[in-house]
Amino acid sequence: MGGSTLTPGFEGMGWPLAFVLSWQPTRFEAAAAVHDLERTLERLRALGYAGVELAVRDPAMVPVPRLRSLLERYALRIPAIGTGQAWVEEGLSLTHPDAVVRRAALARLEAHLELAAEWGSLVIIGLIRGRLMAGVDRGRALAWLGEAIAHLADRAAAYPVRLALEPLNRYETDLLNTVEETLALIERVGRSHVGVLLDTFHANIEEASLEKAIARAGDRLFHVHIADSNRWAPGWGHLDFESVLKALREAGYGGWLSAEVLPQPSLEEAMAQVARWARIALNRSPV
Ligand code: LER
Ligand code: MN
Repeated sequence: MGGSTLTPGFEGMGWPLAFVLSWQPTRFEAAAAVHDLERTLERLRALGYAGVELAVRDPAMVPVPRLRSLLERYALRIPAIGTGQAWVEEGLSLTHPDAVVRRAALARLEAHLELAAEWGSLVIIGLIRGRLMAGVDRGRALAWLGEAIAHLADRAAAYPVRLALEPLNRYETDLLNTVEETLALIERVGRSHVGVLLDTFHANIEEASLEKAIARAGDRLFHVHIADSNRWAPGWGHLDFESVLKALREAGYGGWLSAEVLPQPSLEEAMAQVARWARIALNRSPV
């Protein structure tokens, strides 16, 4: 692992590192909106990042040619595209009781797939699954979710693009909080290019053991969001990342570490801290 696009500081040290940014202003606090995209990408590159993960509410808002040329200029990749903004900002959900809303969520995700195909990114199904709403029982909601994911997976296979379903903590949704629940749905969907995204912030709240959750996900673990216990950059909370990285190595994880952290005390300092942490942690725990 490591990848030729990494600057010398990260070469051969571990998983490629990305930082999550939001394409548009958002109420979701852990994805800072980019004000000056070029400056931010330049900074990420200088800090040794290999990629930028984009949280995109509506792909129609993304000027692909400009983004493509900036990514080429700064030799950055897009490992994943987040989709939860469509729920946070517009209420689109795959489990909404209103079929019109469910269809709109599905159509939006089809657009995300098309955008992801540009860069071979994976598409995240996180907050856009919604939460249990009045009049919908859990079985019904999970059936809708499974059908939607199967439909998207069949579309995605043609590009090809992979999908990653993210367990989220109970304060953000009541549908799929743990890796175990998420794997059960993935199993039902039965498509090999649908896997798990493990976010250390959520897993720290919901899993009995982060290490066991990683081992359980095994080769279905497609993507990892890193954030400390308080959603600040790693090292600024109390998660045992040494143990998490060891578990990832033992699971044979071959994807990215994508920092989805609060832009605290500032975006600049958070980006620098993630890079500083990675330099030390990945050095100590080479892949
Ligand atoms: C939300 O808390 C989160 O972790 C995002 O990645 C979900 O889309
Ligand atoms: Mn996440």
